[in-house]
Amino acid sequence: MTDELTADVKQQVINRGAALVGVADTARLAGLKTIPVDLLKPFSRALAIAVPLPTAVFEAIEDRPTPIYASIYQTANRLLDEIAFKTAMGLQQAGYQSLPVPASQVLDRETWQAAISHKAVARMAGLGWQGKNLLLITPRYGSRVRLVTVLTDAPLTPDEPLANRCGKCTACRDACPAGAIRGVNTHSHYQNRNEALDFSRCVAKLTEEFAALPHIGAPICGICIKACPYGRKGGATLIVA
Ligand code: B12
Ligand code: SF4
Ligand code: SF4
Repeated sequence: MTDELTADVKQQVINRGAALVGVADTARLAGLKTIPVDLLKPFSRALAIAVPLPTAVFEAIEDRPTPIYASIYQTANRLLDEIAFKTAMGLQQAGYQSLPVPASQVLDRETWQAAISHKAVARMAGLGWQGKNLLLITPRYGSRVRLVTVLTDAPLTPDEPLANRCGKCTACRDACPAGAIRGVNTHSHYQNRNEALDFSRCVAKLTEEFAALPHIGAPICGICIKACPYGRKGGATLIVA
């Protein structure tokens, strides 16, 4: 019954336009900072949902975000918010409490924190690992994905986290225009952002420089995403006749 429900919910998420979906047991998220602090209390499961972005968008990025990336970023956020909304409503109609967490809403601009970290949820739901650039890296699409979360009390079968596959690679560190990535690996997740990044350098680059560029208007970058070898082929599977 639980496995059947899980397969059914996952298929609906894919039908709505997502490429990846996994389930995290919220017990694995103990200690994660949320706003409010008791956000997870009513929910035993968290659905992690990912939408990939066109790889050509990143190929066009050299040393700054492009206007097309700025637009695609908004499109992906809208799609994710819609998928999360419909998924939560579907679960609610089936009798389960469910809460869609916005794809890209910052609640505290001092600490740069949202209601919950989608990366932490996705990592515990088996979608990927936390790479040296602090992003969620998926085996198929790398970090060329955007994420959203649906919290629920539906008895879904949880997935298992994936092991880190960064190895000795330093491509993101070498590419970062702010010199922000330290190049330190982690087995599970970093204890704080500064362990992986010189966080203030990244924030300054994005908020003071890139967001002020013409037709950008948001704190985006894309350079450490482009640099990652995972997902460079956009998840394509070669068909050999
Ligand atoms: C605020 C914000 C920013 C801020 C601050 C960035 C930051 N690193 O926190 C700024 C504007 C600088 C920014 C920049 C970027 N962002 Co941003 N950002 C967010 C946002 C809205 C909130 C992040 C947040 O609350 N962070 C709080 C900290 C504490 O959480 P965290 O860094 O995610 O993880 C920490 C802990 O959670 C812990 N952790 C991880 N797993 C676990 C598990 C457990 C059990 C525990 C206890 C802890 C733990 O490890 C980390 C270190 O403390 C999220 C959306 C969301 N709701 O998640 C997008 C998000 C993280 N951003 C995203 C992206 C892509 C970017 C950029 C590449 C910009 C761009 N779009 O081109 C850069 C990347 C910078 C970088 N290398 O990290 C994507 C990441 C997708 C992915 N594949 O990973 C997200 C998820 C948006 C989305 N909907 O997809 N971002
Ligand atoms: S988002 Fe840009 S500035 Fe921040 S770590 Fe990645 S490459 Fe560096
Ligand atoms: S570029 Fe290399 S080190 Fe950076 S996240 Fe990707 S695999 Fe990991």
